[in-house]
Amino acid sequence: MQRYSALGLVTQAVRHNENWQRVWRNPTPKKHYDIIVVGGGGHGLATAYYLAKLHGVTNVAVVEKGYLGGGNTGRNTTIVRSNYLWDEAAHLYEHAMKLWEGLSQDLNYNVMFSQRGVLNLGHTLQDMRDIQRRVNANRLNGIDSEVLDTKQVQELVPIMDCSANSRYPILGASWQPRAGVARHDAVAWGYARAADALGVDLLQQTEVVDMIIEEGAVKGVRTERYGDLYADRVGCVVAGNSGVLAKMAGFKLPLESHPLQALVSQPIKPVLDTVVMSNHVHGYVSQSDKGDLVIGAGIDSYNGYGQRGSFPTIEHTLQAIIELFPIFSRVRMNRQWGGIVDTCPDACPIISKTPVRNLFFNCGWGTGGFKATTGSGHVFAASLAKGEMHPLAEPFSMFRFHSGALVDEHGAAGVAH
Ligand code: FAD
Ligand code: PYC
Repeated sequence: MQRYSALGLVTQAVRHNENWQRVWRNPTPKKHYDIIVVGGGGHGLATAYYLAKLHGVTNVAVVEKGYLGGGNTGRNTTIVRSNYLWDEAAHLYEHAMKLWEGLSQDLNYNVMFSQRGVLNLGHTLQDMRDIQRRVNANRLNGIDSEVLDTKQVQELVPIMDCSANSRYPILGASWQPRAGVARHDAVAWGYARAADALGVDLLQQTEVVDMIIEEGAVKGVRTERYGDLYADRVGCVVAGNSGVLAKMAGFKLPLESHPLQALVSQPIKPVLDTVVMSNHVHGYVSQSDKGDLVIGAGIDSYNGYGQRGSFPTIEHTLQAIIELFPIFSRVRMNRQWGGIVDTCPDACPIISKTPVRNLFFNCGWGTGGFKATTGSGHVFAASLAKGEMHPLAEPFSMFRFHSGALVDEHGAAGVAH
């Protein structure tokens, strides 16, 4: 497992701040871009970076209503894994994983990708059957994945209550050793800095309020800050706001927006050097390099746009985490927050053309899109540059909801829906 010194962390924080200042001032926008990317989260910034770097398309603007990385990218619990059940999803997430493995070098920016392994716990016989099936499918796809029994889980996480009489007995787990965590704001800033250096315009505090559409084709976007900005193609990567943008373009997406919450504790000495997830009891936990316990919940069951979430959900999660880790019962919470995730009926993303020509959408990542940031940006950039969907994106067309060819990943979503 990669570890960082205190001095290294301070140096990194100073560099982050310098880079933040550097990208903060908006450039003067051009009137016409080859491609406009709406949404300056990780996926939008990665898309812009790969457009410039791999496809030579530098006349690109990223239009962001708030600040870069201030949406779900800066609100997630940073778990990266690729152990999905179905081939379509497994190929996409493993593509992303391979890019993660070289990302710090590629961006020349330490995104603190730490492959400390992820456990998905099983608490019932059916959980264990599902785990066995998913691990077999992963291995057939060349993805590192193992089934562990209770004793092996206990060896990996000595502080967890793996006793037979615990409230949620642990029968075993799936284990992906190459999985892990990364520093989410560094991912946004790393991509932003690299895209900026290649000539991409990053326009912050610039909300898209309408689409400019003529004769069935998108011509640009309307913003409050800069008026109309024109482009040959527009890619929308706005996560929980995708339904709002689709409405501007005159169509509906099969998405629901839900709050998803997380919290961090006060920093404590190192006690947990892997990631533990339990879909069954609705909670997961890791420990950041700063020492905070990073804890997340299942989605709030109601729809909403409030970036905070409801108390019963987080209370339920903490009850479950404390049952699993009685040692955490005296640790104090430091901060709690929510993000707005856009969930599709099959718990898979939409990376797609739309009924409007030259308008593309990348959304529906729901509770699990941080891990996909690299791969999503990579395939979306190729699709926008060529005007044709990348082969890895094809199964995730929005038109699958007409054909019925869904890719159901509820079981591997890792977070309770
Ligand atoms: P965002 O980062 O949300 O970016 C979209 C951007 O679009 C925002 O910055 C927003 O301001 C902007 N925008 C919206 N409307 C407009 C407009 N009209 N004009 C201009 N800009 C606009 N995934 C994992 O893989 N692992 C995890 O551990 C994990 N944990 C999570 C925990 C929580 C609490 C949450 C909320 C999510 C978690 N996720 C996780 C999911 C993950 O965060 C998201 O799937 C991912 O970050 C989506 O990235 P994005 O770039 O598409 O969206
Ligand atoms: O998809 O692995 C995941 C995840 C973990 C926490 C939230 N999403």
